[in-house]
Amino acid sequence: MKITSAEFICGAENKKDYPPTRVPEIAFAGRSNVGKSSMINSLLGRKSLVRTSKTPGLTRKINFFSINNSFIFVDLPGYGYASVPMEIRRSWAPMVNTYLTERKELAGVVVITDSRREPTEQDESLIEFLQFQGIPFVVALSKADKIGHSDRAALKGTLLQKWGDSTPVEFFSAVTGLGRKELWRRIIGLMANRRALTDNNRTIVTNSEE
Ligand SMILES: Nc1nc2c(ncn2[C@@H]2O[C@H](COP(=O)(O)OP(=O)(O)OP(=O)(O)O)[C@@H](O)[C@H]2O)c(=O)[nH]1
Ligand SMILES: [Mg+2]
Repeated sequence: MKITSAEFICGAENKKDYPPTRVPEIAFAGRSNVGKSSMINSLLGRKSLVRTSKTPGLTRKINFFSINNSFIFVDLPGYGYASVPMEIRRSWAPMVNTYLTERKELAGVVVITDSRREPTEQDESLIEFLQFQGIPFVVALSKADKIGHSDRAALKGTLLQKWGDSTPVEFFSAVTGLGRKELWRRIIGLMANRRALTDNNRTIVTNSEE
């Protein structure tokens, strides 16, 4: 994918503040500090379009980025970080739930889990939620530069056993670029499916050809 432009559109907490765009969106979701923002920067070949941090839990809004003026990447706030104040943790679920269930432009979700660990309970419940809602997703295992080949193979085996063989799972490293091509292929697939669906169902209008 050749990136010709990548711009921050806005950050939103409520539905009324989502951008009025009609192009497909890919959302990035995962535990705080798992590497969501780094993954977006790496996919786009931009060093610091999205703010990354050693202090977890800093992304507290739903951040929209316009790519090539034809689709949008959405950086969702991270979940599950203990030191984030309780009122913010409480606001996470409704904020993200509303986005995932009500945003018509959502083409799919990249669920990011740490390749060095088994998925957490919250990772599991996010995946169950997406399966239940019928929202397409791909699992990206972040920070894969930190584990070796055999650990990767073992983890993938465990996850496919748990989630089913057809679950899309890709290893990714924002540091080495590992898995970038494969993840792009998945993302393009999610957007292509979405366009095919909207073409068949004319109740949703897209201007993705612009
Ligand atoms: N080794 C390694 N470190 C990474 C990778 N991706 C991210 N990191 C580091 O992990 C930390 C968190 O990365 P972020 O991209 O800010 O994580 P995030 O999920 O956006 O975090 P929140 O916005 O707080 O939810 C930073 O210190 C990054 O440098 C990776 O692929 N490999
Ligand atoms: Mg972030």
